[in-house]
Amino acid sequence: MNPSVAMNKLIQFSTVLSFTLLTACGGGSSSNSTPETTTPTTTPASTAPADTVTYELTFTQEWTAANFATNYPSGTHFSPLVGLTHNLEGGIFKRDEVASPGIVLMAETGGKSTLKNEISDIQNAGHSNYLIDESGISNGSQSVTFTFEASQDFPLLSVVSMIAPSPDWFVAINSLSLFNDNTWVESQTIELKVYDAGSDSGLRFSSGNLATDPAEPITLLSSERDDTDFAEGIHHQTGKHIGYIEIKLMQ
Ligand SMILES: [Ca+2]
Repeated sequence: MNPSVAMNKLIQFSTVLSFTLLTACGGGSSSNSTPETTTPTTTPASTAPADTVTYELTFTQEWTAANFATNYPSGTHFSPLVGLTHNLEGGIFKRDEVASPGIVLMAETGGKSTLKNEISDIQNAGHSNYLIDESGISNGSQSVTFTFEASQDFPLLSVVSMIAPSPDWFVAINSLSLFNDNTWVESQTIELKVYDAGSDSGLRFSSGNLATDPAEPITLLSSERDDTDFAEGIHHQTGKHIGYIEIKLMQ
């Protein structure tokens, strides 16, 4: 008997043996088995999802003249990231709805005081217990890294950052679920799209202030081809994104 045939025989035998043992122990799926109703007194830590976890987040920008040539402005930067982990009731903005004063201030100036007050209200209402309030990408750097916490009660991630210069444009992760099928997401990369907050009618990155009155709903940024390269928040032709966020579950 050659080695591979011998191995196949061994596997077949092992499979039969495993099934026999399972059935003998009542672990099979036959209709005669009694459902297990007792709660295990000990659960291996490796199989129970933690209630609270820590993630490392890295925000990397790819807003370059090479990637987005049309009207690429000088002095491009992103404002410090603000956000939270929250439940279904705790989001900070919705597409196709008018932006809150906190989102407007962030999108137009990078100021985070009003948005932080709104997040505080969300937390007081019981919809979040973790505020993300971090520094931005520093001059000469392409990325910034920090950690945040999520819990099974507040498993959704939202973060925003103004892109500058711009009238009222920002990037965001909006209510990303980190806990699915009773399991924490191990790692994920999220390409960022550019949103228009609907509060300023400027058409180009360096347009002067021009308040939109009444305010319009939040949309993904689309523009005339002479104004920017964006359609639905990404490069209209190449599909390139202005940046991305990587999250990684810490052990
Ligand atoms: Ca606008």
